[in-house]
Amino acid sequence: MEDCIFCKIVAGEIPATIVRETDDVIAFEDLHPQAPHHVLVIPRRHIATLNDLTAEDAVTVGNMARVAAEVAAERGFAEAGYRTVMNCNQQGGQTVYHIHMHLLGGRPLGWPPG
Ligand code: DGP
Repeated sequence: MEDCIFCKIVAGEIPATIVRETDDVIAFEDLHPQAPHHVLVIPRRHIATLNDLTAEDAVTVGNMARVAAEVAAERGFAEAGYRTVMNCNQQGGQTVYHIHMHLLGGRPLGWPPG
């Protein structure tokens, strides 16, 4: 999608520190990390919000979770624990309208979120 910053990262049109790539998913460092490890996992295909998912996206969303877990394992914080978050729309705190899974780890994470 033309004006989507994450589509531009997928296309290589704006820089990002990519940490993992698969056929349908990429993972890169968050620009404003909220934890010692803060990686975003996104589908290559533009999907604006969780509300826009269809049955066709089920495998890709599963792959997003798998990639997040693999990055956590690679970085050595899988056993200590981590959080994945997908914000949806305004009250959910979504600011970029291309779905993304936040992977946060490397410190104790409070609950409930704000
Ligand atoms: P959310 O608020 O859930 O929509 O999270 C959007 C995240 O995207 C936020 O943590 C900051 C990150 N972000 C925004 N723009 C960029 C960018 O251009 N590059 C990278 N790497 N991250 C970005």
